Amino acid sequence: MGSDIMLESSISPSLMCADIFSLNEIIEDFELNNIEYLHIDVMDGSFVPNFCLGTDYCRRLKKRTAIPLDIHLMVTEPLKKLECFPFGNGDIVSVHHESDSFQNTVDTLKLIKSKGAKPFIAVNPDTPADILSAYLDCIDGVLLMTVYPGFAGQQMVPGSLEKIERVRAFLDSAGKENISIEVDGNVNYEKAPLMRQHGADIFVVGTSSVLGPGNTGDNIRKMRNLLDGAIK
Ligand code: S6P
Ligand code: MG
Repeated sequence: MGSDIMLESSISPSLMCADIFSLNEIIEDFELNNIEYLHIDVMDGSFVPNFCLGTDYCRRLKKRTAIPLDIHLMVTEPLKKLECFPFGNGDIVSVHHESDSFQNTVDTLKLIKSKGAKPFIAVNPDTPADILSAYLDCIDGVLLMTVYPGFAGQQMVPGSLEKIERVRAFLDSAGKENISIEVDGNVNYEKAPLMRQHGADIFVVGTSSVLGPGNTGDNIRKMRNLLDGAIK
């Protein structure tokens, strides 16, 4: 399963799942445990039926920690809104294939790249993987939604593991072994190693695992060990 050349695995906790009253301590736990990214779900109540996190939240986080941001834009017409967000070298910014015209989405990805960040194309569970071929030259990663976007605490959509594997095989066959696959939704302790084996390398973790019950530091170490063990 998966590719012969595997990208290192990274963990990106979803901050919409973090208790705002404990945020400072949670970020300390992330720093102590070398968390790679902070996943920020931005929802505008239009592209998805929910509102969540925004520009000031990103700005405050950037002042508080050096951990790169992983901004997941679930908004309509992201090209018009991109300049409101603080991002730069090392950050990930994902825009949805479903959120604008193809040309505007390409322009958005190029603009993200021009600011030194990593452009990712996000795809909903029902969007076929073959749309990716049109984006290969302007992305550093694919954000594969393994739940329908909008809410935390959902169950993984059936067929997601097979889709991860298909996308990894497609990227590799196109000579794009360095394009990441990020998975978002119901990444629990049982599914994360399977997602890893099928070719995912960035794991958005929320209520299902790291930001669920238990001590955050212990949860991170448990997830890290499971991901490391998955490909040995
Ligand atoms: C959902 C959003 C996600 C969630 C994450 C929650 O629209 O994009 O990033 O925050 O999936 O994790 P969990 O473990 O509750 O599914
Ligand atoms: Mg997300």
